[in-house]
Amino acid sequence: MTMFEEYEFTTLQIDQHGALAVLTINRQSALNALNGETLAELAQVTDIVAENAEISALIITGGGEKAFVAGADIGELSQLEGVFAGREMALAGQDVMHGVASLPIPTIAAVNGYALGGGLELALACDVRVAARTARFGLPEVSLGLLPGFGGTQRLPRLIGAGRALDMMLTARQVQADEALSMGLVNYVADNPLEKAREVAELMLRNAPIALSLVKEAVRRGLDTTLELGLEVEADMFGMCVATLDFKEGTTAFLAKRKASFKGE
Ligand code: CO8
Repeated sequence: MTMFEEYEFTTLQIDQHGALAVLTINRQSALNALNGETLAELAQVTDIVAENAEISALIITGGGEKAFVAGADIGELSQLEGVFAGREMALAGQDVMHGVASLPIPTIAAVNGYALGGGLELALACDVRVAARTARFGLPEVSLGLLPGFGGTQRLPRLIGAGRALDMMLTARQVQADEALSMGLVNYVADNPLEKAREVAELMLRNAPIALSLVKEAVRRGLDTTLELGLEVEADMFGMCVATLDFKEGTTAFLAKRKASFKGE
């Protein structure tokens, strides 16, 4: 069964018996640039995904062949005036990215073309990135007199290290898919990134849902704290997994040499 919801600048397709959702940013006339309306829709659709207990993994991609998302809308940015307005807009965009990053299900960016500025920041809010061979990545904000304001200065160095992140942010250069792969910015490069993202999602969906969400939480919380406190978080999450029915099912199935059937309980 496939469900398809079409909004003005986004679409949400749900298949795999309701388990896998594909969110497409669709504002192709501006290379899917995130204007205020598109950002608001992205936030709403993220909420829909968060509230639908059936959806167990999310892929985010861009409509058309040229762009994933070519950044925040530069026309709208150009209207900003003053410290307060700039700060408010950055906080609003960060909120939307945080909504994606804090989803309790695995998320994959299928980067089908340009992922620049806010577009790369959206991809960075996902857990895993799959790039088309033609994809291009960059944080060109300094070329506009700005800095990455939707989480890029924080998430990129956490992912690829400060040196590589600073190189990208200070030069504003575009990175091609093979270089992105070698620096760990993307996990996979594929001819068809959406198809590859579906394959990766299917692998994820074979696993215990509560364990998946706790892995995400342990990694996220661990990155924001010391190793010592992070290890405590890990032990807490491990305890929570052991208390699930899925843990009993996973270990019983292994010992009985059969496939586990997880219920997310
Ligand atoms: N915003 C608005 N419109 C855009 C954007 C954008 N980011 N990117 C492309 N477009 C539009 C173009 O204006 C053009 O419109 P039109 O046909 O009406 O002239 C259409 O999309 C097609 O684009 P091009 O003709 O430029 O296509 P090319 O193939 O020649 O070039 C590029 C493709 C290289 C992707 C080029 O379009 C480009 O450089 N785009 C801008 C990329 C960029 O700088 N992105 C970063 C924006 S800044 C940002 O994201 C900040 C995020 C944090 C904000 C914090 C809040 C304060």
